[in-house]
Amino acid sequence: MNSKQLLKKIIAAFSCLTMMFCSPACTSGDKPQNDTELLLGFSQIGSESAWRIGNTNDIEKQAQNYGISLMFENANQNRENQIAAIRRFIAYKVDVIAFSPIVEDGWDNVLTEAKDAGIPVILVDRDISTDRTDLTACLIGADFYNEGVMAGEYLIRKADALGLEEVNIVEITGTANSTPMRQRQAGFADAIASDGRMHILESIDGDFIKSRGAECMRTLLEEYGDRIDVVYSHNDEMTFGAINEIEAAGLVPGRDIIIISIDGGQEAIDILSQGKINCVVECTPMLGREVMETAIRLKNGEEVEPVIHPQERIFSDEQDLSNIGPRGY
Ligand code: GZL
Repeated sequence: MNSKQLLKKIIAAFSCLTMMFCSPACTSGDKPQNDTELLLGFSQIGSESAWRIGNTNDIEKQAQNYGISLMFENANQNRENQIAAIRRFIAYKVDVIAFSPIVEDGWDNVLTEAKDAGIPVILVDRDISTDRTDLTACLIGADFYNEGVMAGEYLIRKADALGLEEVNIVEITGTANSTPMRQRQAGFADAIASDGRMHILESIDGDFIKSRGAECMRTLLEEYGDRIDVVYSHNDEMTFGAINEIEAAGLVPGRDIIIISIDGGQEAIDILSQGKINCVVECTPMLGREVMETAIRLKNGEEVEPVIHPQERIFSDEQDLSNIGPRGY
């Protein structure tokens, strides 16, 4: 056994031990059959939201489920930390790299290094912008543009139901230059473009973070006050921050101001049921099974789909909300 093989076995053994002692008992039930020994390097953006934490938990659970050794690194919202993590994965000679790029640009160099090392790369959740089509094997993540369209189409229905003749919207966006921010903004704008009642007063960057969402809402209320009819927020965390500011201003969220959010975690669904949010577009973080299945195919030299979108729904005050099961994030 050469040093490379020995190192991989040591890491694999450590990863398995870590997973065994640091994670809940092995998942019973639908344990998939996997005979492929695999070391997966995963670089996660951070822990900025319930969505992100749910995504991390699912990646770790499914790695254990599939018997895949996982080297997991949390970049704490920093692209340079992700680039450094990917370089460590290359040095350890992992079999497959997977990562969720915090923003779309700046990956060509490190992904070229992964390609030169013969390590396939899976994009999880978010995409990259590059002229190179050979740097990644596939993207597993939501259709963010469609999430924006679903949000816009809901607002048109809501305006019709309320008989609104003019709809003034403020938008609190996710992290600038990230795939979900770009595509949720585009999908929503395209969905309402032909409706003359709709006016976006301002879009402001909340970075997918609750405290920033609150700051954005405070600024928007100071600037536009009761002209605001709708808040379109790119994720639940920022929505929670915005709701606190709306209530502090003496307004009733969900009634005085229509609230549209994206992610669909448990807390957002609970607040939707209370009537303080009017619409939540689902963005599932449960991508772990597809990531593990795809990593195994890549390790075995099989073809994989270039894009895998999970099925996603919309939850709103148009529906009977009593039968929504536990969200798991
Ligand atoms: C969407 C994901 C976004 C979530 C946010 O797939 O990238 O990042 O909507 C998270 O909650 O911060």
